[in-house]
Amino acid sequence: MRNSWSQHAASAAGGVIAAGTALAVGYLVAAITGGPWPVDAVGVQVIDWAPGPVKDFAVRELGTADRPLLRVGICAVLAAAAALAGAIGRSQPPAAATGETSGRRPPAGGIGGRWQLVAVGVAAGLGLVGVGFAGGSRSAATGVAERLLPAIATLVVAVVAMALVVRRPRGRAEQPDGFDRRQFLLTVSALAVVGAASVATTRVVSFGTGESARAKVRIPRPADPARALPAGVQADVPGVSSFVTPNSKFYRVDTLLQVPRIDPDRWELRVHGMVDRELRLSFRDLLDRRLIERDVTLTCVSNEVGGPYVGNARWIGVPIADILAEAGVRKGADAVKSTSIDGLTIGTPLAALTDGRDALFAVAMNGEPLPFEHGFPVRMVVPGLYGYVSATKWIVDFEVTRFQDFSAYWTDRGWSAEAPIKTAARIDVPKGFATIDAGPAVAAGVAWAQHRGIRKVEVQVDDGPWQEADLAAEDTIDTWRQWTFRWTATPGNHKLTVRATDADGKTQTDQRTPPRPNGSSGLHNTVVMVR
Ligand SMILES: Nc1nc2c(c(=O)[nH]1)N[C@H]1C(S)=C(S)[C@@H](COP(=O)(O)O)O[C@H]1N2
Ligand SMILES: [Mo]
Repeated sequence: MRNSWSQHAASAAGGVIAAGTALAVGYLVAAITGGPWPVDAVGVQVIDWAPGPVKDFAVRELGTADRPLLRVGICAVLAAAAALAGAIGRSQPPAAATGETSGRRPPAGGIGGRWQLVAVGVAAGLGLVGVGFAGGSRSAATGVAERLLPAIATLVVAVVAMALVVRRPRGRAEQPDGFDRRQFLLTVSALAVVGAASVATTRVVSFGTGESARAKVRIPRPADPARALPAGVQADVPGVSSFVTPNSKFYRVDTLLQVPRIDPDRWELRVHGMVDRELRLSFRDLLDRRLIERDVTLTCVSNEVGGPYVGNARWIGVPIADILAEAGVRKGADAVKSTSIDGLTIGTPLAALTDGRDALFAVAMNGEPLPFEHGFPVRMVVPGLYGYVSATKWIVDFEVTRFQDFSAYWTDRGWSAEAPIKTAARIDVPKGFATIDAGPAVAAGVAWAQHRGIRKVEVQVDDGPWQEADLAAEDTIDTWRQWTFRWTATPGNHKLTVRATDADGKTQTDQRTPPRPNGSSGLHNTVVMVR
């Protein structure tokens, strides 16, 4: 008797549940070991392999939402394969037409049939792919065991679960189609329970390990605190960016699916390369050094004109120059190659770390230890350079070297090796296509030219003359600066355009360029409807 469509559907669902259980158990083992979940191991490879334009699109259109989507996409592919495997594994050709030669008919309770073996083989094959990617891709796990365990657990459970789903029934309960509905339902329910329990346990586990280690950290008072924010850094206009970006709203750019949760007691920074003395610094060593506190505005090179990838925070950290002085930089070095725990590399000009600006190994952000997403326990912060050439999160290795001797992660992907932040201005209010009333109106926003400072912001209404906006107070030349522009709105549609001039007297160019290879340029404008 042939399987009916509903039986095929049930079999397919069984395959999906087997795969889901395997991934759930793998997820739990990943949480316990700190190793990569196989889906994420594949995902990180996809990110590394993605051609530049695809990546640019993902950053531009999806932001950090690209990561959940990537996971969903990979899981969807796996689910499709597992559904097919389940349906094949439980398909039962009519006895007479069976492809299985008589005598090779699977034993009761067994899985010896050809299609059953195919199904289990598919599960094993996909599991092995996961193991391969987990072994090869970037991950926060350093030990071979912790790196591979989640994928191995997934593989084992996948094989066992798929075998259980497609196995022949024991004893007399066999139905004409060769299967036992009761046994099947019991099997898939049991698997579903195991999967759900694993996911539920993961929440407890990952909360227990990561959060408590971070919660125990006490950042000492900095020897050299930042001065209080000057009055008037915040433009008094509703809707303008908050001068200090709260950690929860701070933009985030990285290439990982699982945020590393590093135990600060086991963390170590290795300082080596073209130095007189190699250093190994523990988290405690850093906290015991001279700490300084500074306001620095970070910007991502991927930020489009008018885009959101810019944020300002108050950081506490050890001056990188102090560490370099202690290690003793050898002649000929012109760069530092820093590496994060997942193996991602960033190249920074040595000059930017030693020319007197406040480049930091930062340990705190806006009054708390770094959030996990922003590099806990230690990251770099360098005023004036885009994040991809300076702001290494989860840093573990710091090598003094020469640009000609290495190429960093993004340099390999078509971005410039060196990239100072370009002067830029953004209109926060009014929002694009807002409707406002005729009469006195106000526009406001932010402008930045880190480590040079903003001297002037101008606004143009339609094709009129450039008019100077009011600048809010300056905090430091390393932070953004807010501006306000008052004008008289007349009915109709109007275009507002903004441009900034840095403290060197250079006005930003109106030439539009895309972010690649070294940051977008061009002027932000917005259209308002005046009634
Ligand atoms: N380890 C690691 N550090 C990283 C990145 C990354 O992908 N991995 N991205 C860099 C980029 S491109 C930017 S713009 C900043 C962003 O820092 P944030 O996520 O804290 O805002 O971190 C930088 N440091
Ligand atoms: Mo970036």
